[in-house]
Amino acid sequence: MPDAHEGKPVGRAVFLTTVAAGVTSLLWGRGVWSRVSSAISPVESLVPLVPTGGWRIYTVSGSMPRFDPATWRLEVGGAVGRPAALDIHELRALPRVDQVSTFHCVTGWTVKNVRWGGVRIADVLAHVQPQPGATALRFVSAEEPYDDYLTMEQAALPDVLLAYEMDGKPLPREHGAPLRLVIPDMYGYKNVKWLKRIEVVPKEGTGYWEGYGYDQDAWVGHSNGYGT
Ligand SMILES: Nc1nc2c(c(=O)[nH]1)N[C@H]1C(S)=C(S)[C@@H](COP(=O)(O)O)O[C@H]1N2
Ligand SMILES: [Mo]
Repeated sequence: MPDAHEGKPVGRAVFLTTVAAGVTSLLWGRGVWSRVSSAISPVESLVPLVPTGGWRIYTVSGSMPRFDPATWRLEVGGAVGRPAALDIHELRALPRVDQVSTFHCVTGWTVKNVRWGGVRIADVLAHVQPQPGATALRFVSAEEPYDDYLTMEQAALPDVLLAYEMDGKPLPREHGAPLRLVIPDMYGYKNVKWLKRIEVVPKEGTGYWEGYGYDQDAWVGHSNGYGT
């Protein structure tokens, strides 16, 4: 847990109360919007004083995985001929892509012109021999139980990448270090942070926020939510 509240028993107590309230209202909430906003708001309350450049930092567990370059691996498995585990150096040795794109959260906030650096999913999958007939990918976060899915076609869109850099610097911890999924044509909830595993699967399952009623296909402007 970062910054302002660290070492302050009062702040910690307030946070826990807020989480308890959020979790309780998950049960009361009538619509998906009230459930989602009450689940997210405790996280926003964690980072009130940090300048975020328009970002809001989200977690579903209230804690952020810590990146250790010595032990971190991106596991790639599931319906593949040859599972792999890439360390950060192997990942960075893959062909690098750079792009500038706009990031939209389904709750309505947007960050324009984010500069991402990373690798294409296809270049990672080339290592593992996906079985023919597997139609989707599951992206698993080290922040349990967060995950989400893309179809193979969606994952192959030209502006989809696995990002290890943001705005010219290594991806910061709060944004998912060392690796996050970036799919600018879909809302933020598809952009899984703290990525630790990619599974090739026969078909899409239910991702974390889809379990609370959000659309499987999170196209910006063409799926449920408040964003534009
Ligand atoms: N592991 C994990 N990834 C996540 C989330 C999360 O809570 N946990 N929130 C998602 C949502 S809803 C959004 S809008 C973006 C927010 O990205 P940021 O925290 O870098 O601002 O992360 C997405 N990826
Ligand atoms: Mo979001």
